[in-house]
This record gives sequence, structure tokens and C-alpha cells, in this order.
Amino acid sequence: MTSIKGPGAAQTHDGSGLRVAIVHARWNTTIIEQLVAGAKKQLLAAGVTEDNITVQTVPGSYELPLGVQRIYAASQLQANSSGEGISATDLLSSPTTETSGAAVPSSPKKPFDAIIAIGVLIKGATMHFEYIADAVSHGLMRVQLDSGVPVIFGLLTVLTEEQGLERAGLGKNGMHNHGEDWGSAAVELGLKRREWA
Ligand code: DLZ
Repeated sequence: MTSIKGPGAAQTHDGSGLRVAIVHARWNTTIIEQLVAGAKKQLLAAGVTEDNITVQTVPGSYELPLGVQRIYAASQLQANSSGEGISATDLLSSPTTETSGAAVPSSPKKPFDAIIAIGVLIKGATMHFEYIADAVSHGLMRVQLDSGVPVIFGLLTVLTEEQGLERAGLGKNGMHNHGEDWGSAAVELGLKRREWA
């Protein structure tokens, strides 16, 4: 039997005018890298250009809400200034070994249309998982509603490593890479947000 789970039939959206950020945690890197690649693949497939995709990292999932909030604020500042004053990189400094993404470029650009927050929380022996999952979920929703920018919830909360690998398309059971769904959701919401403005 085919599953009824998922967002329904694939939709086509033209993301060519959109600017999207991916903010991801570095914990559980193997799974994270695959999820980020999946999200990016879908953004590019929808027409978002490489230079309109910014990838930024934070240490763990707990840092995602602040990372998303600050990268969005920085992009607004950039758009409102003519490249002078506080730069986005001042507001959100990145580690020396940044991933594929450059830090926010210094040239003035419009604010992000959508931001994808990606993290992988794997349950351990203590209550850590519950506290972080709850805080991050609420934090990301708060940033989204307070700022009005779509924040795509790319936080996997899994009980085992295997469950995480499966959802990144790396498992034995052939589950698809959920990062791809998040890339598509970012494009759809980025466009709809403009419609709803
Ligand atoms: C501390 C911690 C633990 C135990 N597990 C995870 C995890 O599975 N996934 C994740 O993204 N981050 C984890 N962290 C780190 C916290 O999110 C956070 O970075 C630290 O507590 C510092 O604030």
C-alpha cells in the first residue's frame, strides 16, 4: 500500500526571484550534510540562483532560532543600508571552516524570502532531547511569526541514528531525503508570502 503521508502531489513554483537562507546545526554532520544538500538541490531545481542561496552554520540545534533571527535581521539591515554601517557578517560571524555557503555577501540585497532551519536531534539517555526539541520548535515558530518571514522547520527529532539516516535518504528502507521537501516548502512559502503581503 502506498503511504498517504506527505505534502501531496508535487507542485511547480518559480523561485527564480527568491533569496533563501539555510541555517543548519553541525551536530550529527553526516545526516545534516545530506539534508542540506537535498534542500539546496530543490531550491536550485525551482530556479533559485546559487548566489541567492546563503548557507550559515551554528554549533547545535539549540542555536538555530537565534541564528535564523539574526541572519534575517542582517539581511534586512543590508537591504536598508547601501552597504555601509553594520555588516551582516558583523552580526552573525561564522566559524573559519564554513560550509558550502559564503557568509552573507556584503553587497546590498533584498531580505531573505524564506529561511530553512536544519538540525538533527537524536534522543539520548537524558532529558536533553526533550528540552532542546521543545525550545527549538517554539523558538523557530516565534521567529517566523514575529518577523513574518517563512521559517521552514527542518528539525529532525529522531529516536535513533538509523531513523535520522532514513529521513536523509541514507537508510536501507529507501525513504526520501526530507531536505528536498524543505527546499520546496521554502520556495512555495517565499512566493506565497509575497502574495499575502
Ligand atoms: C548538547 C547536544 C546534544 C546532547 N545533542 C544534540 C543533538 O543531538 N543535536 C544537536 O543539534 N545538538 C545537540 N546538542 C547541542 C545543543 O544543541 C547546543 O549546541 C549546546 O547545548 C550548546 O548550546
